[in-house]
Amino acid sequence: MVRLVLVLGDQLSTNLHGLRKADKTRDVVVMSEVDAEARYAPHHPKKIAFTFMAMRQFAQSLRNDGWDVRYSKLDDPDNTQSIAGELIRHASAQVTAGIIVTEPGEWRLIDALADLPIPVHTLSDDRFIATHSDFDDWADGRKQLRMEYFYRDMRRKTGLLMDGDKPEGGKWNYDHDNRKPAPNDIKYDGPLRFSPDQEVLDLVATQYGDNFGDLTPFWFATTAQDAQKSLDHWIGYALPKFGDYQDAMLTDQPFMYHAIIGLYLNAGLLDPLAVCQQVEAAYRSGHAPLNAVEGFIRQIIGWREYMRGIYFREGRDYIGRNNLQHDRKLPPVFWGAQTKMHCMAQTVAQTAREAYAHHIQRLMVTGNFALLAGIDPKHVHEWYLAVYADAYEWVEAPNVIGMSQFADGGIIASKPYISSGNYIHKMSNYCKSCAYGVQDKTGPDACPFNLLYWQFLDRHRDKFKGNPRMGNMYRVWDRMDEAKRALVLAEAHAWLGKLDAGDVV
Ligand code: FAD
Ligand code: DLZ
Ligand code: SF4
Repeated sequence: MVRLVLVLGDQLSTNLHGLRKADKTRDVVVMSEVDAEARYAPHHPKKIAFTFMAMRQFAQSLRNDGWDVRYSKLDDPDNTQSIAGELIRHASAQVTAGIIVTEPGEWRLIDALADLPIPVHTLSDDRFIATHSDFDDWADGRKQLRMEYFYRDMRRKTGLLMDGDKPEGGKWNYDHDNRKPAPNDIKYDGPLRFSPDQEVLDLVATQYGDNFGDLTPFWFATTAQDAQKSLDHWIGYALPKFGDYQDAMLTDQPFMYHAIIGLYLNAGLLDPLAVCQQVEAAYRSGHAPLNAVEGFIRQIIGWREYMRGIYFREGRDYIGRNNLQHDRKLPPVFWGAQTKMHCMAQTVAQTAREAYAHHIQRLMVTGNFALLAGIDPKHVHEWYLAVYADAYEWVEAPNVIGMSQFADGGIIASKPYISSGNYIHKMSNYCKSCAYGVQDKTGPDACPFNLLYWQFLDRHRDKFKGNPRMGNMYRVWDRMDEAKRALVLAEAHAWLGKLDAGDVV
């Protein structure tokens, strides 16, 4: 009897567990463009177009390889518009022994498939380096789940950047070399660009054209071959400088020296271990320095794997956590409303244009702002899930709920990632073009990050006063004279009032 093999839009890997376990001569692959997946978050049109284009190309490559693929396009008249509905439809068209599923990356879909009236055989998603039980074995019994120690285990497990049983160069982590402030200019033209599938662009423009973000120009790679070309290009021209300027930001430079491969990795077009091995080879051949290569490999075998481990370990309620009890609504500035804050305007505008912002923009501009302003983390999570082409809940939620909003109470971060305008000033040239004065602590031009930073510390004193990593912040605040503190708090309150009223702030 035939088995159906489900391949989701972020499972576009020829070595997918489900495909490895299926029988090409007998089983049928099911791939479906469906409205339920395209609409469960108001995804950026570029993300939807990327997914559909990559799915279509992947389906064709499977057919070329001899698979029988039942592919539903979004506008097929018989399309039931949900993954479960499509599986039931295909199952009822023939005698089916069951469905082979490779574990989806989101509880929502895992639960939907568990409810199917057909036997489902779920396989692990083994495109990751750590299995769920590897992560649990590492995490069980630890007081704190610090990424750094997990990362060292992943280095040992993969053998990447190892010198026998010692880390290459004598240290595990070269992060202190990777915090150079923004250079005057960038000597890299950015990621390689590819031509889109016009039929998909037209479809997405018609169905999802009103979502936040620009559909065109569309330039993402949509096949494994082109994603590999994109990676080769980045290794050749940008990797050597990746470490130095990893945290830097410049006006009108959305990509800096970043790889822009998150979307390819997460959709399955690139394999994380193979990417890291290629990057390690660039170090071994003398092409790229150790701080760049170690920093990059840590992001993938460290942070990326660790975030997935946390998502599955913490369970379904993780996305609803709100340890700091923040309840402000997401202000319109996140959807492109005019703002005087140049750092926010830059980050949101490039997010709309490219469905991309790099890590420090996500963490220390939009994330920092949301945290300081006390925005409900659920709304922040929904925003990040919608607007980035690489956003899938297993990786997005721990980054947002845990790392950025401290809403999980400190599972991921040992202290909240907050900063005044000073950090943004140090790492970017944004403040030079801003209507606010980054040096102004109070007054009509005071940088809102300055006001909100102190207000955050003041209102969460009970939670953070005893945190050894925050003692210094409280000492500085407590040393300020009382009238100054009162002024800061009053101005922060007034500024937030204007934000809530919808004024241009
Ligand atoms: P590079 O800077 O070139 O890094 C290379 C790769 O390392 C990335 O492609 C990614 O696969 C991995 N990586 C780096 N940092 C992380 C991290 N913190 N967690 C997991 N993987 C990491 N990443 C996503 O893939 N999807 C998301 O939805 C997502 N949401 C985020 C939300 C917030 C608030 C923050 C602070 C970070 C988020 N990240 C997310 C992590 C990181 O910002 C992106 O992976 C990175 O910006 C992608 O761009 P790049 O490919 O140019 O990465
Ligand atoms: C992101 C996405 C979108 C926009 N559309 C589809 C789709 O139509 N069909 C599909 O199989 N997958 C899609 N995806 C990816 C899924 O949402 C993803 O598999 C789940 O969120 C689990 O990570
Ligand atoms: Fe952002 Fe403040 Fe700098 Fe303006 S002055 S760019 S608001 S950090």
